[in-house]
Formats: sequence, structure tokens, C-alpha cells
Amino acid sequence: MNKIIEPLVNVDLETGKLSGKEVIEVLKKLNDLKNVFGAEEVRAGMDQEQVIYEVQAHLPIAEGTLAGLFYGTTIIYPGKVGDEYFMTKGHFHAQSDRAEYYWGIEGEGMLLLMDKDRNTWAEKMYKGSLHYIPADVAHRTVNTGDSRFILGACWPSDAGHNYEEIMQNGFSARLVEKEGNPVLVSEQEVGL
Ligand code: M6P
Ligand code: ZN
Repeated sequence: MNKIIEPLVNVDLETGKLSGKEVIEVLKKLNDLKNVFGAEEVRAGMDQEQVIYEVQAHLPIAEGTLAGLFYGTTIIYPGKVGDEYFMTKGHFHAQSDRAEYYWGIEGEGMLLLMDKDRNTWAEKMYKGSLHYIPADVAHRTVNTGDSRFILGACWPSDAGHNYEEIMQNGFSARLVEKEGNPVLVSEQEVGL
């Protein structure tokens, strides 16, 4: 009855790496990111096997289950497509009113956020930064540094991912490098 057990999963607090049971891993290669970057023709001409980011997640219950939580680590490798930094696809939640926490673990990046009215803003991310993503706000993470950028995430198990909206209309701004610095450029400025 009363017993002391070992945890099923471990997280390396330096790197965010998860190990143990019920951990899934997903690799996103350049080939999986068609039409995600502004310069699609540049992306299409690059090595399609190059891994842009990896996600590890601990999913202890079925996706869609009400009132549970999921935990994940994302590693985004450094690089750019044209002048736009490597980044995740980004999503609204399928249950769009579900919130999420992100935090920085290693490297430098930005959290790109966009509300339903297509207002986009960015928050700097670094080791120890904490970010609350409110309901109805799309989110994407961007590696603005020259080494890997790692972040943690925790989100409701019934949130789901709505990629369609972003695949069709994108975010209303992109993070590009100008004179060595990250700049948030709106769609009007670059004609997205
Ligand atoms: C975080 C979480 C995950 C998400 C991952 C990659 O770890 O928000 O739910 O899958 O980032 O982001 P995306 O799904 O937009 O590629
Ligand atoms: Zn999310």
C-alpha cells in the first residue's frame, strides 16, 4: 500500500532534456517547414534534411483529455532562411482559450505572440525568463542567437494545436536580422 517509488521521467535542469517513460520526440526538418519562412524559394534551395528544431514532450495522458497537463522541451538550432531566424511553426490552441507557460533554458531567443486581431509582439527569452501565454494568443519561438536555443513549456492536455490558421495567414510580423540585430518587421513593411 504505502510505498516510495522512483519518478518515471527525469529532466536535466541544464539542458531541459527529458528521459524516461512516456516521452515522445519529434524532429522538424527544413522539409517539414514549407511556406513557414518569408523566403520560401531560399528555404527550398537549402538542405531539406537539416534539422531546424526538436521537441521532446512528456504526455502522461491522452491528448484531448480534460484538466491534465503536458510538459515539453524545444531545441531550436541556430541559423536563418535568408535574413529570417530559424523558428517553430507556431500555433493557436485548438481549444483557443487555453493558456501555456514557456521558460528559457539555454541560449537566446524570442517568443513571438499574436492575438486574434493579428497584433504581434515579441518577448526576449533567455535562461530563466518566464512567459505566460494568455488564451487566444498564437505563439512561435525563434532562435536569435548563434548557438542552440532551448525552452521549456507546460500546457493543458486539452489545448491541442491549431496550425491551419498560421499556415494560411502567418503571423503579422517576422523576426529578421538587420545589421546583426533581431528586428520585428510587420507584414506591411515586407509585403508578407
Ligand atoms: C512547445 C509547446 C508544444 C509545441 C512545441 C513546438 O514545446 O508549445 O506544444 O508543439 O513548442 O512548437 P510548434 O508545435 O508550434 O512547432
Ligand atoms: Zn501552445
